[in-house]
Amino acid sequence: TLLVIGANGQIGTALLPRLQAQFGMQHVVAADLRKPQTETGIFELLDATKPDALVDIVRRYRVTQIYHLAAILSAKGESDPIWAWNLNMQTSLNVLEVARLHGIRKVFVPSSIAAFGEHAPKDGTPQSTLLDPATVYGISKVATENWLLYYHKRYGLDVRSLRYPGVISYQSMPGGGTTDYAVAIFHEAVREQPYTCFLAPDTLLPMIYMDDALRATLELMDAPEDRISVRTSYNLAGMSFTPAELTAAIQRHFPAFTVRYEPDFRQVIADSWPRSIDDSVARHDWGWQPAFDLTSMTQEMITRLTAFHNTLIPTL
Ligand code: VAH
Repeated sequence: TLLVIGANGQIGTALLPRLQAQFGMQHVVAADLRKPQTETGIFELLDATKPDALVDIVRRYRVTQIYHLAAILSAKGESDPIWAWNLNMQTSLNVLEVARLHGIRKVFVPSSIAAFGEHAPKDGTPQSTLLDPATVYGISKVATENWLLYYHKRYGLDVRSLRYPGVISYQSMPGGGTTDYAVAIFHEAVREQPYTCFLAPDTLLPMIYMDDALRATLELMDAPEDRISVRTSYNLAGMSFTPAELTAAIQRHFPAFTVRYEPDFRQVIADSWPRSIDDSVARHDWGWQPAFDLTSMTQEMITRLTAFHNTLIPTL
């Protein structure tokens, strides 16, 4: 059985149906702090900061793989640093300890481009470089990467991880991230409303469309163990663009769409991150290859959200 912790989050919401399709409804357990609006398949309430609650689910469902997708993201974490650190680390360490003690075969814990800080090269950021993150979220991800490596070397745990860029998806509303502008902007565009962007128009950031992020995750998890050379976290790239470039791509579908730029505290976070990522190690080790670029991602997001918003309008 596979356990998805943080199943209601941005990644979890989109990954769950893929895992259910691949492994069968009865072999996937979704867990989160609160019940989702619509439950499809097995759902368990879980506070992953509580080890006993995690052990109980692992035992009851004979869990063999864990996807730990619960974390406080970059922007939200800055509002309460110690709370964010404790939640991100306690959950990750609980997952690693339970995995070690209960014979879990594989563990996926994502990292992020937020792990990079001001001393990492900004363009083509390499797999191995100094990590001096600017946010609590980034600090917790660097610590988590080092714990993943530790549990692999000391206990032989098959840990796997990806440094996700900003992930763009239609399946959930954005929450707490610095790259969330790239999701929120589409919701305003399809509602034919203007959007106020909290980053400056020339803020170049590494991004990835959710379909690519999910495929990378499943391809990494399916890769033979002897292909895995990175046990901290793999760099992963999809594309890089600025808010101005995204706006122009959207305006090809909605010519009247307008954006105002009002940078806030998230600009400082974004400026500490890479502008583009070198994912050549992932390409070499397990054949990573992105499929979506700015044009195809924009088309897909607008198609999906237009359908979604049209279903909403009659009920409004
Ligand atoms: C965030 N979407 O903005 C997340 C992610 C690289 C960005 O870590 O915090």
